[in-house]
Amino acid sequence: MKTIEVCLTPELLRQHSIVEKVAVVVDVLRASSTMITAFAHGLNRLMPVAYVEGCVALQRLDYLSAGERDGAKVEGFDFGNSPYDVMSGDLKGKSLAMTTTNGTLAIEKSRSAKHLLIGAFLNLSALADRIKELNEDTLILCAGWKGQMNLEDTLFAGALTSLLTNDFEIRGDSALAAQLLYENAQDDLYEVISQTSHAQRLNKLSADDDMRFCLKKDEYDVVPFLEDEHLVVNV
Ligand code: 3SL
Repeated sequence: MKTIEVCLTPELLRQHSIVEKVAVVVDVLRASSTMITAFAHGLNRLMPVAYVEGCVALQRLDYLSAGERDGAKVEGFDFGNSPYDVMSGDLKGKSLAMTTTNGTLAIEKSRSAKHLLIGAFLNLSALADRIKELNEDTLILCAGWKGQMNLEDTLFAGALTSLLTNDFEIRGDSALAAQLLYENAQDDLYEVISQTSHAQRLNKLSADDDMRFCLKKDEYDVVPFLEDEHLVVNV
């Protein structure tokens, strides 16, 4: 049986090997949720970029730009890091360069994985199905917050682990802990996540609608994956 592991923050990635694995990068609030929403609204490809300067360079090559620093849209960018922002833009067939504080950095650090997938509550079941199809050892990488773990990504890791327990062997206590936390919180997900440090930060940005949206399960069935330099989806 293949295994499922959870890495609670990119700072702990050195304790896992990902080269032969499926890596699932998750940043529920809000980078991976925004990416999934953009693809569900027709985006063709997305270049995840760790730094603002990288996005600015791609703007010159006709990429649209999205991202945040301190949660706020970067000046001169087309979109912030909000699912509502990207769903109201015309993304059909376009290329997007995106940079966020933790999400795109986590992707950057996982580029050596055999397959890299993007996950959030918005595509939970489609993602679980794709992981089962691939049937490889799988690592869920939580983007966390500036090197620290966060509860929202951990809860998502637990939700995904729960869907995979019949087909995969749980490896390590992080996956077990995430699953137990999720099982405890699943009926009050919004209330639990409202107490998190990132929810407090988003409140200051009046982004409560974003948070509610990002906690919706199975809103979309797209599963972005890395192909060469870009994230893409099967059409
Ligand atoms: O850290 C990130 O990648 C972002 O998702 C943070 S924020 O929700 O846009 O503040």
